[in-house]
Parts: sequence; structure tokens; C-alpha cells
Amino acid sequence: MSNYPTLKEAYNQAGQGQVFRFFDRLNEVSRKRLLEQASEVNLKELERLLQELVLNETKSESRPQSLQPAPFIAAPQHEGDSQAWAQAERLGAEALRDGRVAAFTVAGGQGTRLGFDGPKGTYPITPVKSKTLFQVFAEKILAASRRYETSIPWFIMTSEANHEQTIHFFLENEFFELGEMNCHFFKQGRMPAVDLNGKILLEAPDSIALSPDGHGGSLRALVRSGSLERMKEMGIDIISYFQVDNPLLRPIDPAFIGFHIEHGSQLSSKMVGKAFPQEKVGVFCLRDGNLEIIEYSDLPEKLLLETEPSTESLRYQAGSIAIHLLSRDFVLQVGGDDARFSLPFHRADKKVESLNSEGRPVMPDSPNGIKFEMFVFDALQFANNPIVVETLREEEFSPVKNAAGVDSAQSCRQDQLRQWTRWLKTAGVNISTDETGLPEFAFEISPLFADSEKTFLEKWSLLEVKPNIREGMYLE
Ligand code: UD2
Repeated sequence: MSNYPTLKEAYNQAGQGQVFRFFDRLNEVSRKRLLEQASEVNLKELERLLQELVLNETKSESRPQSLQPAPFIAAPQHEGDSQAWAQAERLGAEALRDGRVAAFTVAGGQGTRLGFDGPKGTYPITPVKSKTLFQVFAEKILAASRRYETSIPWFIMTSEANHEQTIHFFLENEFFELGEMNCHFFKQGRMPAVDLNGKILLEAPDSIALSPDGHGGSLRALVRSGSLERMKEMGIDIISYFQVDNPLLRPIDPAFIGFHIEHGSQLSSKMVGKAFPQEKVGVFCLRDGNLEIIEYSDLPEKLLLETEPSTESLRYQAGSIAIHLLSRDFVLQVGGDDARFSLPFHRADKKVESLNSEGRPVMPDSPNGIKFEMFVFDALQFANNPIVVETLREEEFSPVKNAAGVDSAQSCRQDQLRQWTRWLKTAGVNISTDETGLPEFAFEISPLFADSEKTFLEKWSLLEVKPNIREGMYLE
């Protein structure tokens, strides 16, 4: 409690004295809680953000004329150089055997759109066994660890809201055979929400309206939590970053890792061709020759719809699926305190349940507050030799975002089935499907049996007795 006078003074000076408006009425426990939260807020940083994004908001200058589509390394299936891919795969496999790679999942988001109450990683997603998102990733990491005869550590970023539940879930599931010492959890940072005049909002008399600082906050959190230092001690210098919502992805991809090393890249990214112009994925562009990702909502419609005259395909077709490789030294640079390399914050106007000046709860029906978030891909502007590598949508991208329709659990389960059916058909198994490649019944292939078409074909050819593919079949 001894820091109260200093904090109160600092908040008064910053014009945020309202945070302590109800302090005198609070009991000891509540006072302590408020003071802890108040110390978590970096007032200097907030003041800068308010100046930039709230009080003197200047619309960011858009210069579409300086934009161009970004180049990428094409997939072998799309006329990419197969030899270069094979070479990259060898290089990546070597780095994996040398224990240089960690998996890293950002799982701090709130998953509000899905309407699921609990950490999103605990959402059941496979069609027969109902394995959770976390289990699918765990098994893919385990499969890669076995293949490369190493223990690939897995770092998971949680948030204040889901940290305890996430750890509890892993304990309950005995860390999915990965070993407790290979699973590392840390919380991301939080930012206060402010009202439209830049005043910090309270969600309760003893509580500031704090929310996660965006997936870009993962870079800071890796540094602040000591995780980056731990990686250094383990000899890890490549961090394989992915989101919690896409079970199709390959958390550990040797060819991607190989290209990253070969190009001396500090930040590499995967892309897929966009499915349709308005698809909700960022787009890789060159602005004045520098690689960046422009979020779909920030790309002017004219550019979103623009097509190449010769082929009629979308000009800005390279969609970001939020899979990256980051070098450890680069994370230290952009996640540290050097303001020259700090990620910008983005403003999001939201409905924030909060207290009015009399202390009564307000349930707004239009945005009454502003939240601040960082995006990890904004780090591209600081990266040396960033590259973009193509992957196939059907093999690596089917996120679970919505309760129904596009990018839902149902569409994701169907995409898993289509993937396994394609693998089986390539192996010569006859399965009848509809015109989208969806089989008539559900079955499941464990990542521990195969985590890619290549490994599937190898494993399948070794099976002396091939299983009958039928409803409910599980191949492990
Ligand atoms: C993201 C990308 C989009 C595309 C798409 C692919 C942005 C702004 N957009 O869209 O361009 O690549 O993904 O699926 O990133 N998270 C945290 N902490 C936070 C906020 C988010 O850990 O404070 C995690 C969250 O748990 C999830 C991931 O970041 O794993 C993506 O979050 P999202 O659902 O907000 O991203 P989305 O769908 O808007």
C-alpha cells in the first residue's frame, strides 16, 4: 500500500486521477488489487499513444501508388523449384536435429467470435476423437520430435484471463506425452481501455478495464517473461510462431525453416493464395520496396479487387495465414525497450463495459471505448531479409473462428477429412467423395501416424495389412 501516494500523484499528473475515484471506499483487498493494476500500466507509453491515436488522431497517410504485390517462394505444386525445396528441407531437418527450433503458440486471444467459454486451445476439433486444438499441435510437435530425434520445446503464450485454465488443462492431460519440462507457459501483457477522450476506464471500483495487448505483445512477453533467455540457454535460435486456431498447420516445417536459414531471414512468413477478394486475411505487399502485411480491412477496395490483366487472377493474392519464423536475436531487438524498434499500437473502438463517474455500470450499445493492440506482423519493417513462402491452403489453412459458416468448427472438420482423403487417394485407396472432395463418412488419422502427405505415403506403404477406411476408423 506504500506506493499509493506515488502512484496517485503519477496518475494525477497524467490526467488519469479518475482511476482512484473510488479508492477511499475500497477495502484492503480491493485497494491492493487496484494498486497492482495501476502499477502494471506504463503511463508514459499510454500518454504517447493517446497523443498519436486518440487526441491528435491523424489519419495514416495511404499511398497506394507506392504499393506492389510481394514476391514469394512458390510451392513446388505451383511451379516452384522442387530442388530448392528439397535442399531447404534438408537444411531445416539439420537445424531441427541440432535442437535449434522451438514451437510457439499465441493463445492469449479471447475467442469471443466462436462463443466458446474457455481457452480456445481446449476446443475439441477433430472429427472422430474430438481432440482439442492443443492436443493436435502437441501430437504434431511430438511427431516432429521423434522424427528429428530431439525434444522440441513448446512455448505457449496465454493471457491473464486463461492462464490458470490453460495450465490446468495441460496438467490434466499429462502434457500430451511431451513432458512437462518441454512445455513453457507465460502470460502476455495488458493495456488499459480508455474512453473517447483518452481517460482510462474502470470496469469495477477496484479494477481497471485491462485487455490483452494483441499478438504483437508476444514479442515483448517472450523477453519479459524470461522465455527468450531460456531459449538461449537451450540453444534455440529459431522460433516457429503460429496461432491457436488452425489445426491444419504444420507447427514444425523443415522446408520453411530451411528457406529461413538459407536467406538469412529474421522474420519469415507463410502465404496462401486468397480464396476470394474479401477473405479476412492480411495481404503481403511491398511498400516502397519494403515487405509488409496490410490487414484486409486496411487495403483499399480498389486494390482488394484488382486483377492481373493477363491472367485475371487477383493482383494482391498473397494472403497471410499468420505462420512465421522469427530469429531469437530479432525478438530480443523488437521485444526489448529500444523505442526505435517498438511495434506500433493499433486503435480499436469497442464497446467496453465500464463504470460511469457515479460508479454505475454502463452497458454501451455503440463503441464507447478504445483498446490498443499490437500486431506481430508489424515487426516486418525491422526485419533483415524477410521472406514469404507459399504453402497450400488445403494442406495448411482452415482456422476455427466462427460458431457457424465460414471458418467454423464444421468447415474445419470437413477440411481435415478432405486432407486425409486426398492422402489416401494418392496412396491408391478408392474413397467416394462429393465434388469438394468430402468423403461420405468421418474417420481420423492421428498426426502420430502421419503429419503430411509425404509421411503418410511412407507410413502407409509400410503397413502390411492396410486398414479398411470406414466410418469411425482411427489410424494412429
Ligand atoms: C488474423 C490476422 C489475419 C489472418 C488471420 C489468419 C490480424 C490482425 N489478422 O486474423 O490477417 O492472418 O489471422 O487466421 O492478426 N491473440 C493473442 N493475444 C491477443 C490477440 C490475439 O494471443 O491479444 C492470438 C489469438 O489467440 C489467436 C491469434 O492471436 O491465436 C489471432 O487472433 P485473432 O483471432 O484476433 O486474428 P484474426 O482472425 O482477426
